[in-house]
Amino acid sequence: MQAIMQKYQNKVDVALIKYLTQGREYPAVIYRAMRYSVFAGGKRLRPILALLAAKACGVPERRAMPAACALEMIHTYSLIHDDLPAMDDDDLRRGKPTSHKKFGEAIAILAGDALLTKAFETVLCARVEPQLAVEAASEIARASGVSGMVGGQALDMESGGKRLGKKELDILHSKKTGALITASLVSGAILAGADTVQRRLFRNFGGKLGLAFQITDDILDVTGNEKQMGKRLRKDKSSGKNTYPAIYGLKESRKKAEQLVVEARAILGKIKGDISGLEQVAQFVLDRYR
Ligand code: GRG
Repeated sequence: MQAIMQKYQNKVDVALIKYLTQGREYPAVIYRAMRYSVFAGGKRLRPILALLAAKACGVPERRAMPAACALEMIHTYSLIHDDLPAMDDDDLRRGKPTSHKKFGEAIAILAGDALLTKAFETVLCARVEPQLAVEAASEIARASGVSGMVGGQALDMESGGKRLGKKELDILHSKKTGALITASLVSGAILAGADTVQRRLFRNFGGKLGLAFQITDDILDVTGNEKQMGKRLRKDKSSGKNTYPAIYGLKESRKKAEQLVVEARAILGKIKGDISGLEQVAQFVLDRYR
């Protein structure tokens, strides 16, 4: 799995550097800040899912590259903003000082904004049928905006210190984390020309995988290693966050993640095409240590 991830990470990084470099960069600091966070060492999970979805649809993975890169830009913007003093106030991300620690708050906010808008420029300028580019962009917009990630983040902030029920916890995380993971698969499939049935299968698979990913993230906040994770851990409990271990306990959380991956794989089995890479990613989500 390590080797497969590395291969895809390299492909994605080559494309990202092209999208995020311009001949005459003015003012240079904003370009530097955008690249600083994007190339700080993320796993590239969302782009890899987009590329593997295209592969499962039987087209060359590179067709999904504009969506893949857009998703990493949006994910990175969300991390930059999440780390700001007004949100989680973190000083370490992906093993490096956070954007606002390095560039100051104003530039960090602007770098996030610039990545978000660059993401849509990237998808909408994809060299595919214009209708597909528009559909992929709409999918990504819904997942990152108020009905997805931003809405989930607002719910998370609002519910800090209160105990959520199990159903509410799933809703929060389906929005905050699951929506973008689902959009990675669906937008990759859209650019690959997937029909409605295939898109629905990727959506259902992504919903399960996204929740499983968040559960392992919450578990790693308790059991993980700060150096490997590249961020400060064990903050969830002290900040009164609604996490899976807080509500289910560690053992039940692990069981829930495993069950979700079993269900995700069952959905994957219905997709006609090369799903081997996606199966491995599903296993990685359970086994990861970072
Ligand atoms: C600020 C609009 C806005 C949203 C913030 C995504 C998010 C919402 C906050 C980041 C903090 C967090 C714990 C989010 C849950 C999603 C998650 C597990 C992010 C980390 O994703 P990885 O592990 O990170 O894929 P890398 O660095 O590998 O890309």
